[in-house]
Amino acid sequence: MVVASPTKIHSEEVLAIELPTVDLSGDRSMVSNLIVKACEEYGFFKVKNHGVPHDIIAKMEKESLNFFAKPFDEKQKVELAKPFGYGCKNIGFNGDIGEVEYLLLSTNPLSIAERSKTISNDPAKFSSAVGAYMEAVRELACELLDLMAEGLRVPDRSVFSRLIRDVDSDSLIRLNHYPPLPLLSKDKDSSPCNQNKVGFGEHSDPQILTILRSNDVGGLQIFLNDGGWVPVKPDPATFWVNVGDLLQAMTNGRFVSVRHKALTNSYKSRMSMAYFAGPPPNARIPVPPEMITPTKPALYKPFTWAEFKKAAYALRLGDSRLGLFRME
Ligand code: GA4
Repeated sequence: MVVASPTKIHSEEVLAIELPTVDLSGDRSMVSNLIVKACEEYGFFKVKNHGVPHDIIAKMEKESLNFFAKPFDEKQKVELAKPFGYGCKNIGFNGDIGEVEYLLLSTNPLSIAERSKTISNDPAKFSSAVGAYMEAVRELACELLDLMAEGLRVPDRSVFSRLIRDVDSDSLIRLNHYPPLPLLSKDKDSSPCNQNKVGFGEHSDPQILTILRSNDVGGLQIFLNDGGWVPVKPDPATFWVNVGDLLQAMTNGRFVSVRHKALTNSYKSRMSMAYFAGPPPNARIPVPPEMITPTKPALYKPFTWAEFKKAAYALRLGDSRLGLFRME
């Protein structure tokens, strides 16, 4: 496995940084230590040799592309995202807008089967592709969470993964399509950095962990405290992993939930598939005792996922949610 040291490469307008890559086929204890380091420094890393079969990814990608290729009025036959369903430009319920269309699906098999009827002309094929993808990425998420517990020296190795293995786990799949946005003549005069429109605005993910995969079109950027916005080079053979707000809370602030955004491309269409690993609504968010020490007292008040989610949906996309739960 490799965790590249951050090398800053100055190009004309943007700063590129080599982000950590973890090879899951490596030595387990080294892998777990590297994952912890990446989560502490970046809240973000790339996983290769992840074990998710290629055909499962390919089928999911094909079903997503088939859906987004449909005429707009066909896509609108899918119930509008509230939060599950089809959405175009509107994100959440508080006026956030982006140059994106998406499908937001609960990972509950019955809900997928029901919604597939309006999403696909072959609903059984669509639900089976989503079901297989969801199970495979959930396994990957659980494996990563167990490795994190090991690297953090938390004796209860499944303290994090147990939450998403639970039958009532509130996990989601989001399929995002960013259509190409050709430059207008007025944009051509501006600097190259200003030519891309915001597809999905700056935010952190509220859940535990996000497993993200995109096609070979760039657009994702992450925010590093000492490096500003950093573009993430697309790599369809790997998955990107984002630390979410809950994992920041469960590690008492040791891991950072990474702020990220997606920009559109002026000539290519970008498609990303994200799995958000969330706990059951009534689960109290556990902070393992090893995370709290006399020098690192508890940072957050106790809360359930339902309470946190309610707060998240009451705020704007870019707002800080964890701030509401900090100890006085
Ligand atoms: C960000 C991560 C996931 O895409 C998401 C988003 C959700 C939505 O699009 O409905 C939210 C956003 C996300 C965080 C704050 C709230 C809720 C939009 C929004 C303004 C599905 C999620 O769980 O939280």
